[in-house]
Amino acid sequence: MLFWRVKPLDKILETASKKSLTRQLGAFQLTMLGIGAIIGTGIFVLTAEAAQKSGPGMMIAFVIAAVVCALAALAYAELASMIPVSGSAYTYTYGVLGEGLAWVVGWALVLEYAVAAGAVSVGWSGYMNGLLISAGIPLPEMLRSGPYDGGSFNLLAFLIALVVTVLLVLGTSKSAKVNSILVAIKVLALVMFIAVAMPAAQDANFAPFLPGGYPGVYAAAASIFFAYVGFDAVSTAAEETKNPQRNIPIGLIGSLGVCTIFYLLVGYAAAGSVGAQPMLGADGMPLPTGSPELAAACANSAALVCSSEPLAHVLRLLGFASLGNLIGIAAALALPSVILMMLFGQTRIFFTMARDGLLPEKLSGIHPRFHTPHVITIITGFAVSLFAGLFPVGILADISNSGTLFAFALVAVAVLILRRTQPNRPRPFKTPLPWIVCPLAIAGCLFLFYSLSGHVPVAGMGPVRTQVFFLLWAVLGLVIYFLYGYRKSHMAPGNAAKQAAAELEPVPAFHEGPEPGP
Ligand code: ALA
Repeated sequence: MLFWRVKPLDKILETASKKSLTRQLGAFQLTMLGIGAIIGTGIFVLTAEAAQKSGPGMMIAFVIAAVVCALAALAYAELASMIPVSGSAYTYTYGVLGEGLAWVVGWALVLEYAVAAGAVSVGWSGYMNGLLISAGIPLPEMLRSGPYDGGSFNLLAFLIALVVTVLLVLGTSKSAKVNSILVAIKVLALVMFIAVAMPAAQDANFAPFLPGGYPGVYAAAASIFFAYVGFDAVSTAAEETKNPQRNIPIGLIGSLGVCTIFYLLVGYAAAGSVGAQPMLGADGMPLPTGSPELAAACANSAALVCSSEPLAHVLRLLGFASLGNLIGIAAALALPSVILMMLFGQTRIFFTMARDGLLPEKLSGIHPRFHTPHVITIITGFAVSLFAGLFPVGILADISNSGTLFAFALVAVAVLILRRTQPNRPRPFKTPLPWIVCPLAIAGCLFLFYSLSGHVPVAGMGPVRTQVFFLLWAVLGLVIYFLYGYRKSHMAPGNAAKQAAAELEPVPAFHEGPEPGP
């Protein structure tokens, strides 16, 4: 019953902004674009989370997550090159599977983008607090983390999300120049970390290698998946790519490959130099991340798994305090651009949904002076700030992953359906071996979704598994859809005039350029 109101792809392409971008990006630029979008809170912060789940065996988790991402990326790139319009996975689903599922995907993308922005804000706060402590001007302990992490309110996470929101309302967007500087900062910080920590690695620190067994590795892979999200920036640049059939796969696989190698080296150096053993409970198994038990066990512990700034922490433990601070400065400078990218993506998805009539039109209001969708940006930004102030990074990353994995799986389904239903539509990039790659991508996403091991506190229900939270979120979304979007949709009978009017509206300036995410 969800397959109703399929929006014809030709209609989607027709109503998309009629921009014609110069094909100028080559394989190298695409790879850099991908690396810039990928490296963030995942490697800088969630390394501790992955170690708590799997111990030194987290390197296996890095590889599993990378393989699933590579498969999903190949599927994603086909649709991105066929339908290079805003709204990404939401729009593709609208054109292939119909409005009901498109709404669910758009609703899931809120988890991906908005919640990821919150996760990266918490990650940033971990490094910033570390720097303030080193500088001798620490915040009161209660304001350094949220209530599930041993504090009361994560003030800096709250503030950075607000600052980024203001920048977005003022019209700050990605600039290629700033992006390349930030890529250089992030890469140099990781190179320095590896160069300093790797020589201190000792075999003894790798035993036991898998204290949480393989289930721990799978749970770590499901969490560290977050560290690879962002590679899709490459596929969304398909329209601007020279020879996309060749360069898109090089950019995608290249950036994922480079990041995987970096992540493996960082994981090896961190675990080998100071150890990455998890905090164990009375049953001898790793304590769940984000739990009060772990927060209690970590009080006054110098273990890697307890740190909210693990890479800086490792260097400080090794006796290189000023290099640790340098890593902190690099993270503090570079992570806000990842928050900006995620919030920007969220406003774009909401904007597209409002233009389709599925959200109130008022939300797509454009500021007269700054030409930005200020209403939706302010509402989203404030919500993100609040949950960044309250929730631990691991919980937020797991929630974000649940939405992303769902959207990626549906994109792979859409690729297969379109291959059957519209085999002759031009495809600037074709997924290689689609009947093997797409089913594997779907299976990989489902497997990681199943392996998400976090618990989310829900009012009136206590902590629920991330998967249950995702289902609750989807049901809430469907209720809202049937109460509002189903009737108001521009595809609903009698609303054709509104659709025609929306199509005549000019596409605002913030629609320019490649999309930041799926
Ligand atoms: N991959 C991005 C990060 O790790 C989302 O911050």
